[in-house]
Parts: sequence; structure tokens; C-alpha cells
Amino acid sequence: MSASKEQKDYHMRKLRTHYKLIDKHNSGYISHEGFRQMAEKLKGFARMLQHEEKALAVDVAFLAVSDVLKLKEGVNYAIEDLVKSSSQTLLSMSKEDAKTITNNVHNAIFDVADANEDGFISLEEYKVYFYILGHDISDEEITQSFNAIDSNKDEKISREEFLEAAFDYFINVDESEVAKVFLGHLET
Ligand SMILES: [Ca+2]
Ligand SMILES: [Ca+2]
Repeated sequence: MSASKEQKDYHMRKLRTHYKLIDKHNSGYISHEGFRQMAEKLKGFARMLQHEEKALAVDVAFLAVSDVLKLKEGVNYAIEDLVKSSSQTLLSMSKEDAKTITNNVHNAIFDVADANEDGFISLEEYKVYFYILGHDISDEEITQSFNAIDSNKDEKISREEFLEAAFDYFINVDESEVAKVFLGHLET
């Protein structure tokens, strides 16, 4: 897949937005441990609901991501370097391989977020998911994200809608409505 300069810049903007949310102290750096902490928060929530198998799935998914992004334990990565390298990595993969990765991670996230296990993420569950992660996103932005992902407008997010939106955010290079709000406003 070959992307134009504009498309690459846009893709990097989305990744930058994601990494800045993980970098809670605005240090400009993310470590392997930074990703781990995100996984630990989701696992803790799954365990609280006694969903042990979901906690294990989160572990597997996050290990796979740090493997793809080639993150090593104990190393701090400057966010800008990580944005460039991970954008190149993701855009050089086949769409099928990229889909496998985003699906693995977001299936695990979906299962954790769907706390009452009815097969959908409600707005309340979606808010709880963001509170668990501790991402600095306003309630209004969470609601905008929810509404954009809910493409059939039935006021709940299905697994298909969630996987679709995640793929659009992390892999597609063209601007879309859902990517503008998926993780709150995009960083410049
Ligand atoms: Ca649910
Ligand atoms: Ca829906």
C-alpha cells in the first residue's frame, strides 16, 4: 500500500493522538511499561468482574502489539520516533495482516468493555472503559466517539462497528468522520 505525503501525515497524527493519551505525564516518551500499564488497567477491571479469561486475552493482545511495534522492556521511546516507526510498520503491512492485529486487540478490548456481556457496548460501558484507562477525554468527546462508531444508530456499539472503527483509525490513511473523534480530538 503506497500512501501520499498527506496521507502519511494524517496517519501519523492519529497515532500521535493515541500515544499522547498513553503518555499521562506529557513527558514526550512512552515505554514498554506505558503500554503494559494500559493493559493492567483493563485486566484489573476484567478481574474485578471475575472475567479472568478476558484478562488473559488482554495480555495476549498487548504482547502482540508491543511485538509488532518492536517495543523492548526498559526502553523509553520518544513519541515522535514511535509515531514515525509505527506508522511505517502499519502502512507497510498487508491490509489483511493489519486487520488481524487491530481485530485481536479490539476484540479483547470489546470483551472487557462489554461488562454486562450482552454483546454490545452501551454509552455507559463506553464511558467506564475510558475512565478505567484514565485517558484525558471529556464526556462530550466520549459521546461523540460513541455516536460516530455506532454507524447504524441503534445507540449501542456492536463488535463489528467497533472493529471497523478501530481499523479505520489505526490503518486507513484517508480522513473519516469516525477517526476525527475515535480517541477524542486529533492532535495537530
Ligand atoms: Ca454491554
Ligand atoms: Ca450500533
